[in-house]
Amino acid sequence: MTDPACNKFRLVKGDITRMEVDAIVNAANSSLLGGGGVDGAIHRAAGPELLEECRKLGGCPTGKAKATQGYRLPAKYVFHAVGPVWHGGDRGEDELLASCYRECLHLAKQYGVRTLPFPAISCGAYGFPVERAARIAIRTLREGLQSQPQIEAVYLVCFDDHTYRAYRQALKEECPDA
Ligand code: AR6
Repeated sequence: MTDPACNKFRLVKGDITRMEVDAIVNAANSSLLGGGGVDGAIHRAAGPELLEECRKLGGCPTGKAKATQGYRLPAKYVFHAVGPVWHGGDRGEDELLASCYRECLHLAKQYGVRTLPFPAISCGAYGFPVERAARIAIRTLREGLQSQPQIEAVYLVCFDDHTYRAYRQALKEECPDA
């Protein structure tokens, strides 16, 4: 039988900053003061007020997440998650990555978020192998969604074809009947 959580996944290709949803997830660094990749794109699209609010948060440890407003983004909130830097896999990277996804689900509950897109956290500048990260993301979200009936859709936002193919394969493995 299909796990109802599996029916909430939406695999999409595109730019997370354009999404009209309750909250988007950022792949931030522990300073929370912006950077390149999706973080840079989110700060550019949200405007300088986002950085102002981020300055007040005092950073964020790896594996955790903090929420801000979305300002000029179509999304109401941004959940800034700090993924691990890939060091080969034996420094707790898997667990730290899973923790990012769990933290964002907790924030979703707290903020009454029903639609939540994630980028491929840690899979760019931080070098996490995308096939492995995709399986961790889907497994962790699938588990966490069991206790989150208010979430209607979780978007897995892939910026390029390689990421898209990796997520499509991981979805097939983790949610074979969906
Ligand atoms: N929409 C969706 N996904 C995107 C977008 C976008 N607009 N832009 C890039 N991606 P990365 P990390 C994808 O490097 O590996 C920053 O400097 C990208 O193709 O953004 O967690 C932070 O400040 C990749 O698949 O994040 C940190 O210092 C994924 O998003 C550091 O990079 C994540 O790539 C974090 O590194």
